[in-house]
Amino acid sequence: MSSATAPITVAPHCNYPLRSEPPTSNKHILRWVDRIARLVEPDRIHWVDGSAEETDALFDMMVTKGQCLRLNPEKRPNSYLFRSDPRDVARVESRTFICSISKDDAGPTNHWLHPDIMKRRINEAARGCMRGRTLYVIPFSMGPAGSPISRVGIQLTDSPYAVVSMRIMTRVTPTVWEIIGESRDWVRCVHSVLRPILTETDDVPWPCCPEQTCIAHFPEERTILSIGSGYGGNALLGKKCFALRIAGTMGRDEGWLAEHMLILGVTDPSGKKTYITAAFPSACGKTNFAMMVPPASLADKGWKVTCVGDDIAWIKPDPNGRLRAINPEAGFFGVAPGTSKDTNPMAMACCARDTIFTNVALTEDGDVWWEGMTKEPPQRLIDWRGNPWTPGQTGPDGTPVPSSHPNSRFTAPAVNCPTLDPSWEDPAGVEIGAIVFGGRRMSTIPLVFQSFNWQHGVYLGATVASEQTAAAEGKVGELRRDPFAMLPFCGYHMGDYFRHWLKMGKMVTDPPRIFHVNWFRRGEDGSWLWPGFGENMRVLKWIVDRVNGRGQARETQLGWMPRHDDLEWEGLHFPRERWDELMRIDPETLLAQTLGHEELFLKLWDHMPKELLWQRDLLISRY
Ligand code: SAT
Ligand code: MN
Repeated sequence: MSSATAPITVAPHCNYPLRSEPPTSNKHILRWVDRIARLVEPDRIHWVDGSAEETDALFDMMVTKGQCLRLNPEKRPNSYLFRSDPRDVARVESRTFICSISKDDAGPTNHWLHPDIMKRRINEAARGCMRGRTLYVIPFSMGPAGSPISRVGIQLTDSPYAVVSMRIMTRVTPTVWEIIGESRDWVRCVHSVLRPILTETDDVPWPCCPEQTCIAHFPEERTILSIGSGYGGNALLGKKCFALRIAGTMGRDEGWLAEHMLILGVTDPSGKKTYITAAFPSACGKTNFAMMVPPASLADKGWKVTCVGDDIAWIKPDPNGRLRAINPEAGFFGVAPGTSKDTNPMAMACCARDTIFTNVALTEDGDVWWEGMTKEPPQRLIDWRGNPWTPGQTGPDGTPVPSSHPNSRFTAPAVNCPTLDPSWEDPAGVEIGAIVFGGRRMSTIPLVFQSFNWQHGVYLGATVASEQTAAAEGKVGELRRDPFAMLPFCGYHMGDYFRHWLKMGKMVTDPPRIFHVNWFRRGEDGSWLWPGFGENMRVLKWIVDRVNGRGQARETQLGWMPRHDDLEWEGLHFPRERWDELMRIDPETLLAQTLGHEELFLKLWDHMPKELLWQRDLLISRY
């Protein structure tokens, strides 16, 4: 690795020395980095330390190269705007693979390729791909460094954008070298944007190779190889790749859960706090829910919501027979459009500073804007592709062109969140009282109901469905079954995953209560029946009351449902007729929907736990 020894500087005007000397003597790590470096042939290797000086130097370099813009420090201190290649704007599920040794372990909901074949393909694509550029080595911890629930990883990448993003989203710290010590116990993450064809240097604003994009997971080796894309979950390998797909496999083997769930705390007027995790498919308002601000009428009575995490929960049984959860992340990778002082004031506070924006619009005074941020759009913007934009602009086919990409994002540190829960970094995690599942459903599914028991709750999780959004490629609006909101993130056979969930209920003596919510039901006239956002607190209050043995409910075919009187209505006029429409159960439509469950179950048939088939029969028998 002779090329790795020359001293390095980032930009001419920047004197922060990039380190090429490894800060660890672990021979497994050194050999692994050396092996990858021989394949990708970088000009230099930089061992990331996560310091502020290093980050500043990287931003300086990217600003100089025209890869990002520094926003007006008076409007957005310490914040930057990136514009991605328009072909690289979301996760790419069609190119995401679980490369377990046996195809059967990946199951029918994942793309699979034999690990040897996949590695050969990726090696071919990656040979010499980092020539002329820097290979960054990022040590990171998912969860508080040193917590027994946390796990560490090392990401190799040629994307400085990935480095600065990982520093917000995970704990990038030299402590990771101490945690690993001389062991082999870390998750191996290798990422390259590859070499854009016909480009001699990486001075293109957003290097990527969409035609070669491939995100491959090797669960047996705890390894992730990702090439071609620089965006979100494709490139920040600590997030969906590690914290869900690989950690899910670890959890299956070790007796815990890695879930696509937010975690929030609800404090009631007596001061008791109940923690809740909730799973919704991508871009279904999870971040809004996690940072909810209760309406004044409830806040005045002492109801309070605090945020532990907005996307991922690692859940483990504790010695007292309860489930406890940590948020393995350290930041929020939130969808920007639709976020405003009205819809999510806490998220607006999160991204007020120290934030990376991707694919949003730029204002004339060097700040950012996106659809929905304010009622009136600014008169002149530079859109996410870097072109001038004015309100009402339409494309060649006459349809409106948004200034920001629908999947544009803010990457903001968790500590910016004004309602961050004081226990968010508790190494022991927080005790979970309730688990909530939900989807975006225009019809049929009522606002809220509670499962009869754990197994019924697992059935509710297994049959979650949602109308498609822009977070992944696919047709917007189509109903897609998304078990536990984990369809794109389950790293092994979905039927085995259901079985693991059933088993987890038996591993604890006091399992959380399980609920299903739907904020998105529409009336006959097509308008939303439920106001959503802060008003969801009324549903949350009922859930917390149920968990603590106070809330009233009636038994229905679907589960336990609140009556109009069982919710707190002070401060909101919500007529009983509207409530009846919102909560209506139409046995015929619901029965027809069960056929959709059947379709999924048949697909997973040879791994389907019998308990869920019986749950389906019980459901049918109740109609
Ligand atoms: O791009 S991410 O996978 O990190 C976000 C999402 O799609 O949910
Ligand atoms: Mn997500």
